[in-house]
Amino acid sequence: MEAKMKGAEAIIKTLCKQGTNVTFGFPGGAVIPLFDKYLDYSDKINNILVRHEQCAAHAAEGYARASGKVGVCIATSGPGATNLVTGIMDAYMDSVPLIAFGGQVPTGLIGNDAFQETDMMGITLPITKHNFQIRDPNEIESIITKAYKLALEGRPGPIYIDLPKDIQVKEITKNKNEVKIRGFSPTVEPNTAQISRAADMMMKAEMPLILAGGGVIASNASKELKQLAEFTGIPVVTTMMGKSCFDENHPLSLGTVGMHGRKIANYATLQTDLMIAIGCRFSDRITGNLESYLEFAKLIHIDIDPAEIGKNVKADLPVVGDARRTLSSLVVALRNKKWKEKKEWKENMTVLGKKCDKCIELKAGKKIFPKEIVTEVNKLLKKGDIITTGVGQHQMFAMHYLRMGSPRTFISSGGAGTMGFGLPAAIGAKVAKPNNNVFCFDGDGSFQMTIQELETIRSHNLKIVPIIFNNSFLGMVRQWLELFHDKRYSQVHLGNEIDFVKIAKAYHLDGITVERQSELPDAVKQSINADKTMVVDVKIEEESNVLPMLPPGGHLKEAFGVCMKSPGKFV
Ligand SMILES: Cc1ncc(C[n+]2csc(CCOP(=O)(O)OP(=O)(O)O)c2C)c(N)n1
Repeated sequence: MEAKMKGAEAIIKTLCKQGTNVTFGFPGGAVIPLFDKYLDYSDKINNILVRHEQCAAHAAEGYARASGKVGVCIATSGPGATNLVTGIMDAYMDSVPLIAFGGQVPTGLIGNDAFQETDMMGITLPITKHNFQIRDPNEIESIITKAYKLALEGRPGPIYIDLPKDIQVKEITKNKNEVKIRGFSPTVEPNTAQISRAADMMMKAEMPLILAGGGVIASNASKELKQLAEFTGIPVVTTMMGKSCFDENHPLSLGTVGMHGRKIANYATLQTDLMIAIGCRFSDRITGNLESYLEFAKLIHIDIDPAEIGKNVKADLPVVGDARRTLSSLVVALRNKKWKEKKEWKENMTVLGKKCDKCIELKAGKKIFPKEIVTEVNKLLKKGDIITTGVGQHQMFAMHYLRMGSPRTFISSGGAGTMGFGLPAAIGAKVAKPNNNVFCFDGDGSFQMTIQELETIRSHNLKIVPIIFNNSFLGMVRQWLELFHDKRYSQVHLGNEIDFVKIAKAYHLDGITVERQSELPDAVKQSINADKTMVVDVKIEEESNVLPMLPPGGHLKEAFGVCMKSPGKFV
């Protein structure tokens, strides 16, 4: 950075140098100098002014997950910065590359409990990959450059940068552009001996199964995963974070596993004698009871983060490395060892997979069931179209029934399960992919948590297709109360007095209410084809449950509900 330039300008210039041309933020006293510079650099960088800082973080997540680039969000000190916290935590749980800037009181006042001072370094320590406080304007370029490297390389994750106000207005005197990060060199290249062992284990197995997680998407390894699956004929299941990394219309795709996963995916997990897990962390929502998970199967666990291997499920073979490189090395090793397809297993699984699809067949009726919305949208999806979701039953219906064809198209809050994620994440995804349709599947509860972002959508002319699964309940909690708490409904009824169409119109957007199944396809099409965002408020069957469901902590074979009558039967 040139001498005499002030800190705020150095920040903007560094962001631009790193390829960022859009940020998501909300101003306040401690970041006035920074936002001031946007006026001078408007041809290079633009800020999307959100209506709540939490949404700046979720929008940056949506942007990062749709584009593969780092998402950047900005808030002022104190409450502005603490409002970012949920989003930072969400990004941490889902390994999303994010840089969050929070304003801070001037360096001379730190520790004085000055107006809007808060210890964001302490607060963000356990929910970031790393955090920095810039105390010298000369370090701006080097710290921000490091932040990009840290956010993206190895296992991605969020970085928090504390920006005292005086740093933004002080002049740069000498540029320290040191970007080496001591002790940070993730292992990307897998060990060849481990790859050879993995290939041997796969050759010996009779019923191998690939479990692909979010790491496959993060490392852009979809092509390599497809190569491995097609070369070996091994069926693929995914976690929710891995959804879309493998074309779900491919005959080898068995869909998502876990608590609300497809029966065939969980069944394959029970049957397999060798699981090859790539870029997943075996959350409890995937495994159920850890004691009985993969009881009789061996596990090859591939991950770039060695801390994940053996954390929840013991691995028989750990492989540390980037998913993309590891998968392509595996294909080479198996080819050299003269791989032979496990025909019977493959055929068995693909046939059962097709049978499992029968669950989707819909019965005509007046009341609208959530899976009907999902299947309707599924029919209308074009390549590259993106779905974001809130959290709850609608999210699980989407995960279960959607068939996503290409990576980075299913964006949902996995590890944190943050209600309110859907709408701001859709904003970020639309900014990243302006030419693709972006649908936001939301519950009436989740939608109300970040509803003010309709104004962000309007003011930036973003065209999104929000579809509210309106059941007048906090549905997922209601389902748990029904199934596990003797139907003692406490604090879950939302009522149906809200007119979401009027709310949309108050934001100068459009809206449409759907009460009958027959109206659904047209309403969704209208919203897709509308010039501006049209909220589709679908009144659904109030007390429908998302099934199958594995009771929390249960054995995979205990999953009950639709299609789960007996373990070997699929219709
Ligand atoms: C911020 C936040 N608060 C509370 C919860 C707990 N929770 C999980 S699902 C859910 C209900 C969601 O209701 P809604 O958005 O209407 O979706 P539905 O389940 O009805 O599809 C609640 C309260 C959460 N995940 N996130």
